[in-house]
Amino acid sequence: MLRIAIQNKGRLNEQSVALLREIGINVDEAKRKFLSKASNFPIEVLYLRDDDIPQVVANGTASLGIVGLNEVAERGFDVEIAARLGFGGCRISLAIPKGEEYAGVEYFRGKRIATSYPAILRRFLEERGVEAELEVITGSVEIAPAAGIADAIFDIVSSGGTLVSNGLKEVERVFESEAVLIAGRNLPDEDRALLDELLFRIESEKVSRGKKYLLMNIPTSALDEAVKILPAMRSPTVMPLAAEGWCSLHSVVDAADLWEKVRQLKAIGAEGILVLTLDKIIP
Ligand code: PRT
Ligand code: ZN
Repeated sequence: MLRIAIQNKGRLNEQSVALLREIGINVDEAKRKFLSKASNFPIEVLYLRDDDIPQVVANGTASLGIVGLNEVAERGFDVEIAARLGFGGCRISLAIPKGEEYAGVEYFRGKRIATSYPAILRRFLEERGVEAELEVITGSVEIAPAAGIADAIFDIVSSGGTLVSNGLKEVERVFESEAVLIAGRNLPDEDRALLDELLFRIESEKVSRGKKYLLMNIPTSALDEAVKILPAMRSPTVMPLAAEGWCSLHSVVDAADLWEKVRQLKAIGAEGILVLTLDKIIP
């Protein structure tokens, strides 16, 4: 039986649960406890604070975990990064009051920097030979400069809105993060095999995300053009239609490119275009 630790509440909880559902693991959220067993896969879900996830995976209490790469890097436990999951994207950056001039990391020499990520910050400063004083605080880091606790901060930034509303500006992007699947270093063979199955499903889920299935009728004479517009996994599927001189073309496109592709396809004579939601692509 595999055990996977995920965040019990907070920013990564919902998407972690959604990912498990997407890869076909049914955990009854309504009956959710500290530990819930999946009904259709030999896995149980352990709900924890994100801070604790790297440690429980490193010490074997859980075989797997879903957590921000930032927590893994900060805590320093020896775990394997089995997959990047493509959500929870953010960065940890140095920020200073917006009126200050900034010419480079030397700025921080002798300054007081408030942060919840001292290990990552210490590594960064050491690599650059800059000595600064770290004020370790666990919440509301962004108010530290205005409160007179520190001269600068080192904190998670996503949209940048929090910095702006606290009169700060981002001057160094130090660490890029996203949610990752972590695994213990010495998993027993049977757990490793289950992990491989999960990784296969996650890969398929990542490939399918944001994709649409497109089908249309197209004059046979425009087929070559259409194939150039629609590079599919190998090439688009073409099927003859009963009507002479026409065929049906099927392909998969990125949702982000959808309307541009549709415009180009209409311009070469495509008709009856259907756009379908795609569930899974099995690579
Ligand atoms: O209770 P628990 O300890 O489990 O949760 P937590 O409060 O420690 O973490 P939580 O739920 O806030 O975040 C979990 C993980 O989400 C983090 O470790 C990151 O990997 C990831 N993540 C992604 C973020 C953000 N985006 C984010 N924007 N974590 C925090 N923030 C905060 C940041 O601290 C700052 O206050 O959002 C603010 C900045 O956001 P912008 O958009 O204004 O720049
Ligand atoms: Zn936390």
